[in-house]
Amino acid sequence: MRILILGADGYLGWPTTMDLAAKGHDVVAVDNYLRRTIAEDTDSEALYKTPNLIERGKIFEEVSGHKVDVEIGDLSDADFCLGLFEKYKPDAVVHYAEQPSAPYSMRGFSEAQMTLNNNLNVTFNVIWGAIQHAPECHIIKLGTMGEYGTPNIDIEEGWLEIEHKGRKDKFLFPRAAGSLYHTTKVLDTDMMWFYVRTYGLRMTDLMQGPVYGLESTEIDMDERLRTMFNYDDIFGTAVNRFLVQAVAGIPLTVYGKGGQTRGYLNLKDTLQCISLAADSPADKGELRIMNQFTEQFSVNELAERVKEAGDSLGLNVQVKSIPNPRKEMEDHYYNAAHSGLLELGLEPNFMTKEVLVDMLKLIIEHKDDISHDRIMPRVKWK
Ligand code: USQ
Repeated sequence: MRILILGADGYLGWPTTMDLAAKGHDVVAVDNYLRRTIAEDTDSEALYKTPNLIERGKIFEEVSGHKVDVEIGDLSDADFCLGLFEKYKPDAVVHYAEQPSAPYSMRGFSEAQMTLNNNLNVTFNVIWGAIQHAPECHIIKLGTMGEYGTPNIDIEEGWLEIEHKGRKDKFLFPRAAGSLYHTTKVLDTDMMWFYVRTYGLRMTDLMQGPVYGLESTEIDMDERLRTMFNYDDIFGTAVNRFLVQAVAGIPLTVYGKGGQTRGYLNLKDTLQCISLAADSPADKGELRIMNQFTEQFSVNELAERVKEAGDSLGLNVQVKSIPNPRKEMEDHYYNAAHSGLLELGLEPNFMTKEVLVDMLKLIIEHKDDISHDRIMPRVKWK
């Protein structure tokens, strides 16, 4: 297939680009370095430097023999985005091209406005690119488990059948996001559903939980192919942050009571999920929604697991609750369905002690590069 990867320079975008190219797809990698720019502006740079997308493409070709076309540009610019669809007429699109940080979206007016404009405009342009130039194209969009929030009922995969006053119908599962970033994904889903049912497009919306990990088959081929790894309060996700804190000798920053429960997955499983979704496209006129995670943990459970792995390496890991900078439930019911991707063939890589120990060993190599100023939360939900 010819596949456009939008947001190909990011934590997930770059490993996905390599994975799909290695599987023999004709891959076009697109990015405007938004994440690198924000990271620089907010002193939230990754643990180690990574080459830019053009350089990465060349290194990957040299190492693996697989060619990746690279396009640098802003997908929220309609001319650029629609032009790509016209030029490449893709069979599939993987859409990661959004401002992905919840804390950044809550930092102030301009950050919120940029997140809203960027995320919705990119999704809108991608939809119109498909309508105008590639109507059969399968759009695979990264949503988030955070769209659902933490309801006091089981979370289904995207849809809910409701019986009301003796009649039944199926609706998008109720959503109640906890940040403006997560809310843009709710709005994306609504917009996608409108265009799917009106224009007969084919789309998959993947509700992904927080991802952890540093490794994939292609990353492991050459140090220069590593993906960017953030541990700061803006871009770092919980597990990656805790592992870096364990190495730096900083008590793990559990926000509030630590009962916040989410569905987590290994970076390797993100790659499997995208590839499985691409191999079995949604039908025309179908918005297929799948919950993309493999295991549920509370923040306290995560901290315990990281402590156990760290202590086995002699790190003497401490855990300390700090005031929660976010507005979220800290003690709640959480039970989310996630069978769709397993049925497509996902074979989970679970968060074993060995997995965490391997990550810690890689992080220890960069211990001296850890900036302690980036650990404590600098953004509060007001
Ligand atoms: N948390 C802590 N301590 C920390 C960092 C986080 O207790 O030092 C807690 C948070 O309060 C939250 C949970 O851990 O309850 C997860 O936080 P996170 O920062 O790992 O994840 P989040 O901000 O929700 O966002 C991340 C990605 C986002 C993706 C989302 C999936 O940045 O792009 O959409 O995970 S989900 O969380 O399921 O919505």
